Amino acid sequence: MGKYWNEEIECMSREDMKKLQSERLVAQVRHVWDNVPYYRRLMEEKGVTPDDINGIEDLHKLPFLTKADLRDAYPYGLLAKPLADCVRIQSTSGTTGKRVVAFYTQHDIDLWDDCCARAITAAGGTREDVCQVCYGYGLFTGGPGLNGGSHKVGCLTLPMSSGNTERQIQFMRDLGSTILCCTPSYAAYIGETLHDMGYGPEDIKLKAGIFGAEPWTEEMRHEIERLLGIKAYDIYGLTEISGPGVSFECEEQTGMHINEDHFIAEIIDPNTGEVLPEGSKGELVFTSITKEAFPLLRYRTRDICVLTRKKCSCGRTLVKMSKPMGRSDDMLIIKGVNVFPSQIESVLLKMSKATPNYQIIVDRVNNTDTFEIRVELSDDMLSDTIKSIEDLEKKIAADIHSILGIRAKIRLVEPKSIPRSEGKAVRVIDKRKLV
Ligand code: DLL
Repeated sequence: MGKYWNEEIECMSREDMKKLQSERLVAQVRHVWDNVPYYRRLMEEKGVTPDDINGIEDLHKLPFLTKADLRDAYPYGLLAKPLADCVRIQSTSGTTGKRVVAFYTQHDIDLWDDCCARAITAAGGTREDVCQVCYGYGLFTGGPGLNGGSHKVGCLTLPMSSGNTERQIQFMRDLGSTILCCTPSYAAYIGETLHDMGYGPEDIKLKAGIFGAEPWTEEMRHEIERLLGIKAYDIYGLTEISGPGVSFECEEQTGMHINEDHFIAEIIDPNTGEVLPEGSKGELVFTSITKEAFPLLRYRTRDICVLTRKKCSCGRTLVKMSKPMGRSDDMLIIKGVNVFPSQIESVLLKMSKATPNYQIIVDRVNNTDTFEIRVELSDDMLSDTIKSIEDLEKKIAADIHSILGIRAKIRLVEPKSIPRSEGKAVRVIDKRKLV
């Protein structure tokens, strides 16, 4: 196998790609119109019908979809195929109440696996490799996505999931893993543990890592590369659009190639919705043109980035996106889990003795996220015993854990000690320097 998983697509001329995207877009709009009343209504409200969409130049006429639409339409409202044709669901991490649920037919799983196979091949993977997948398995797309890609490439796949780091290292050594797939923070942790166990890069066979699902810096890349003696590749994706493999990095390591035969990317101004020219920084919007069960048109990712078509030395012509530089909403990614401050607020509002005055403090210590929530006590709580204050702390911690699936350190603080703001409350202090 060569350097590409699918050379014809990955190195296709601009003109041919536009043609392919246009054909697929026209068919996809018709499929959605015919099968998804929710989106049809959005189109009607905008005065657009499938007859108005004759190619990618007409994409801007279509309405946007947002996470709020997905929650409104939960669970089946955006499904475009009979449930009997679906074989899988996946879901986003850490959202409360109505989670975002994405559906897949077997065809959708195949194309997703294919995208991940392209990423693994771009990182130098072949059927000779041993690929250790330590993304979480389950509703999260990380494990299943890279697992599928690894199978497709023909690597010997180790479906480890995350956790039990010493055992990860033992398997890595015993089975000679050559490719590691996990979040960048877990990769750094594995690297540190390797050293703590008295080993170094010379004691393992790893050559490459495929890391994503959360923001990470160039400094962190160098640190992971040093600790594990590998080349570290970025990978991007989101549950709504399929999962990991929407875009992937090549050996040039200057951005991620978007799998444009499946996903059309646009950059918009997050405030006005206006489409911005190439090279502008703005919100990334995706239209999935090949998915059957859950085909989202003009889905606003809230990720801020830049697209470029500058020639890439790897030979791929697929457009490249920069690392996400932030979000146009207030979502945080802590320990790989998507966290909205409103989820924390809703926990606090349920407790009579805590006030909804809080601050979230996130930092990164030894490459691991720390997550602290400071909550103001109500005045009448001040006269309570230490024991009842501790009980409240525990109750908040347990509720946060049950909603988000990760633990936060809760610190109850005196009334009025969290600074008030005259404008928007400063709810989040993110000390991690991720961009
Ligand atoms: O994180 C899918 C994934 C799994 C990607 C494994 C890569 C590897 P969600 O849980 O739905 O899906 O979260 C999607 O995570 O909108 C970005 O804000 C962020 N994100 C994903 N990849 C990257 C990355 C998976 N490489 C949200 N760099 C997205 C920065 C990333 N942020």
